[in-house]
Amino acid sequence: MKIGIACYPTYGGSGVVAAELGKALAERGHQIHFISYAMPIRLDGFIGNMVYHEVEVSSYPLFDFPLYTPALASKIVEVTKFERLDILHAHYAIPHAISAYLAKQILGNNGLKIVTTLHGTDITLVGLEPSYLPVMKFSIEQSDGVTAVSRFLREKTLTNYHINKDIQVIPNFVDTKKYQRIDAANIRKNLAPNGEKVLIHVSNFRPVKRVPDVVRIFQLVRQKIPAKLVLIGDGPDRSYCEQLARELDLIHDVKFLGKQSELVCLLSASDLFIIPSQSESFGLSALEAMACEIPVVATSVGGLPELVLHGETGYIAEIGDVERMAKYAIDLLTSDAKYKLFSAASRRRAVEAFDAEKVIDLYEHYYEHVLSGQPALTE
Ligand code: GMT
Repeated sequence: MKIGIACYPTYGGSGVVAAELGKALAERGHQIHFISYAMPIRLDGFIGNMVYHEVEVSSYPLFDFPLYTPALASKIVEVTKFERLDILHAHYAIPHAISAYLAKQILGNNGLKIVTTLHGTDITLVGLEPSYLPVMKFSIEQSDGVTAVSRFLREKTLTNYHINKDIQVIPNFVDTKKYQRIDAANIRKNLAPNGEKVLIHVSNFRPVKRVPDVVRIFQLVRQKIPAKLVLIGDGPDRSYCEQLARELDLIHDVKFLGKQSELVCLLSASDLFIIPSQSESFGLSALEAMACEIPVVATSVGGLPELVLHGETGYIAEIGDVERMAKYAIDLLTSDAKYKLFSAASRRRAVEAFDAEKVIDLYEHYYEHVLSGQPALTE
């Protein structure tokens, strides 16, 4: 198949999923064309049948705001014409799905099918704003196929937008051959020189991630056991978190590493992943940690309970219940036997339910269904 992928290139789950999906599809022999305003992260390495097309957004004194939506539509038109795309896969609905719809209208009846994957705040937050809602609803309804990364997100879409449409749940995935625990003794020695336990969190530090809760959880954990905290990523709340770590006199035990491209070695040097989000449609970073044998302490929101099995691969608590999450963390980190069971179960769940090979199969089958005009697959 010839597949165009429109996505955000930035540090965030939807761009990661789009890039990993495109690479895997290219390795299976499909022609893949990424379309974005910058090179998507994780699009490393050369694969012959995978190319990247950059969207140029020109400025003009009249344009107070960059006009990305029409520029993206024009690039989709160009790539579809020259490369004869079968499918345009829009990752994160705003604005990719409406740009794809516009391109399809411009192209006329050339057979291009649009598949839109809903990722999270496109549905739960941004898309609900009055300035976007009608366009969101329309672009989802007009897509030839729609997938959501969790059952939670599918239900939210159907109820929030009053949409009567088949939405296929295709969960996020992890390459469990690449994401597996490796010997990271040197990194561990650097992070925790005196054998401390290592807690880790990876995110884009947006308020919805509640990263200050990670720092507060760590404060309670460190009162009971020797521990270090590693924070990976960057975003609006990072400065506040650094300030909080100083105020709580934790700064010597908390490492802010910023954005990192090599996560496996850092995850392999850690013991527990904390994800105390206010809203999380899936939680890809938690899945990557689980593949590296790390249990997860999470909140009971969105798709997280579909990923983290309470009492088996980690624990789940209410949003903001820092004390309970700290209690769970201490419980796991102080019981070797229980920790080993949770750690093995985390890896097993990642391999059995979310391995890339299986989920890429689901996408391939879904594309075939959309191209054949058949109704959606069922779960
Ligand atoms: O929706 C967002 O906040 C952005 C998006 C992203 O690009 O990081 O994250 C969402 O998509 C990820 C990949 O499918 C999911 O793993 C995240 O749970 C989801 N984020 C939220 O729902 C907050």
